[in-house]
Amino acid sequence: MTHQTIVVPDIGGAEGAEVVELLVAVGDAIELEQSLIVLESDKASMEIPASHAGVVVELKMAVGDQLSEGDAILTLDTSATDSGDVQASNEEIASEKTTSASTDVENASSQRVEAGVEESSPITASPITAPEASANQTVSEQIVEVPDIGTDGDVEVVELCVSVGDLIHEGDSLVVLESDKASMEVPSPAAGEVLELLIAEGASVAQGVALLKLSVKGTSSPAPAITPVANPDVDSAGTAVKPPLSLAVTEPAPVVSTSVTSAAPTSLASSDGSDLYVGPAVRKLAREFGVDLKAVKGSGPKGRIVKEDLHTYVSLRLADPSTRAVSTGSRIPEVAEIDFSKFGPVRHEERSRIDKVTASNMSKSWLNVPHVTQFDDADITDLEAFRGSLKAEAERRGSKLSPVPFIIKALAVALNANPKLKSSLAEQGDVLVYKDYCHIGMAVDTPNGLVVPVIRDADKKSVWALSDEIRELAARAKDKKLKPDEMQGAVFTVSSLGNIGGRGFTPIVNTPEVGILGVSKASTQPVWDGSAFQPRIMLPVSLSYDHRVVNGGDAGRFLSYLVTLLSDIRQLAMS
Ligand code: CAO
Repeated sequence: MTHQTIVVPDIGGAEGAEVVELLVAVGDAIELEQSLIVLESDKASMEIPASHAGVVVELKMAVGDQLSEGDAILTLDTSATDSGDVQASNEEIASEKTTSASTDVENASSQRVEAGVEESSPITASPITAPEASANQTVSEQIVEVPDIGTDGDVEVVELCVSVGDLIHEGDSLVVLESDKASMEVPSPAAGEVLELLIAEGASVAQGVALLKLSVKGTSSPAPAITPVANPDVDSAGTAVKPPLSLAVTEPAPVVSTSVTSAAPTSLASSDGSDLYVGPAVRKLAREFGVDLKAVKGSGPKGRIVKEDLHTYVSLRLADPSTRAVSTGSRIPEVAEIDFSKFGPVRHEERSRIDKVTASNMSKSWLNVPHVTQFDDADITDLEAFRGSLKAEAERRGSKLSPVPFIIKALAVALNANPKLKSSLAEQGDVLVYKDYCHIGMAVDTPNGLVVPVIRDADKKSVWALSDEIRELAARAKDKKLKPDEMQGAVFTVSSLGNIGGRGFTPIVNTPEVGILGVSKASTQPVWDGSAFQPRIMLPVSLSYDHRVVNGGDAGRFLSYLVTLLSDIRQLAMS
């Protein structure tokens, strides 16, 4: 068994960087260059890659520990792995690394390039002073460009971290770029306000492409305030220094010694404008899962979102039946069931089939149809007087006239005059189906639940005929004698609660219809006639409609016309 202790590599001189995340556990078989831990200094977070492949036999630190270069991270059993070639080449590099520290760094850099891993070059965004900015201005405009990203090819803009108008600090992430090997957060070279975004998500960009325009305040000479911090690989003493910002290398750079890795610089764990505290590897994973990180609760130090948080979040979402349709965006949380017997005696009763079907239809309509409801009152004083005058005639006919057949007659006329109110959507909403018939559904309250028989060709029937049909359909509905085809084909529904009571309500559209009229209880109200209050019988009506089809103007015209017809039933004779 060969044990190898992995220690903290040169992390740019940072002392006491905190372990904020463990990415492996005892027993894990890890690959060469797999990220082991995330360290965070006051300036950057860094994922430390494995210098060897092997099996983790012991962790030598814990989350929260403060580590510096040379501190032990973990012990690996490397005997079971077959990474000799890679190790040999690393050891070769290490043996070449005996001359000077600056040579080490040069070797490390060249090895990264040879290994096809993107160079951990500094990626401080490059600002260009706009030509119009004068050296004495206290506010200047800067174009921030894609910096040197260590690759010649284009990379994709996978995330815009700021919006126009955002006030940002120096170092805040502006965009996330992603190549096939790495993701990179480009931090702002200066504090200021985002004036204009010059690229969009999904764009392919290369070094020098303009990302955004920034307004930078408080400098009499713009350049010094926003010139990128110099980011040499070595300082004047020849020691490797940490880049001022970072490259989120998902495939870490190869090691340069058997015991000391060259820390692959990672992106700053930065705020993205919504106080997210999350490293680039987790961001990338979240993008792959399609998870909005704002919904994930971080369990790491200072609320950092770690990989486990993402896994937990995804597992919970998958296990939750109400949220399975994540990709469709229809995330309707379920109402939790409660054991009411905790509070007192209860009894359970199976709901009728009609009740269950109605519940399902109502939910579908409520969730799919953007509802709007408009209210009005019809002055039915004259209608009621007329209806009263027909009482004897009704008795003679063996009938009984309620306001409902008048309402349905007026409704049929108003619908024919406003055909959109009796249309339906088709072909995913791209087409409107106009109907040249006028079958009206009528909600009937029965002991078994709500049913909606349909009065066919209501526009062609007299008030007497409508009255008889309403009474006959309502009676058969209550006796469960309606046939299925008698409850189909309506273009519009009326729901009259006038015999029950209420001042108004918002009925739910009976899809695929696009409108429904609610009728409430008529009552005598004082109505101002211009010189005095007059007692008038006012009928409250409410029109709910599918706002995808019917706009306020359509609905207003329709309802006004209906109210006019009911207020002056002589007009019914003219239509
Ligand atoms: N204002 C005041 N009184 C009204 C009225 C109104 N808008 N509408 C009806 N009335 C009166 C009638 O005139 C009748 O009184 P009289 O006997 O003194 O004349 C009384 O109410 C009873 O009428 P009715 O119920 O016999 O007949 P109707 O024509 O008014 O209604 C029907 C028929 C089928 C619509 C009704 O029985 C019914 O089931 N309504 C409930 C519909 C419903 O549940 N809608 C809710 C759906 S959403 O949950």
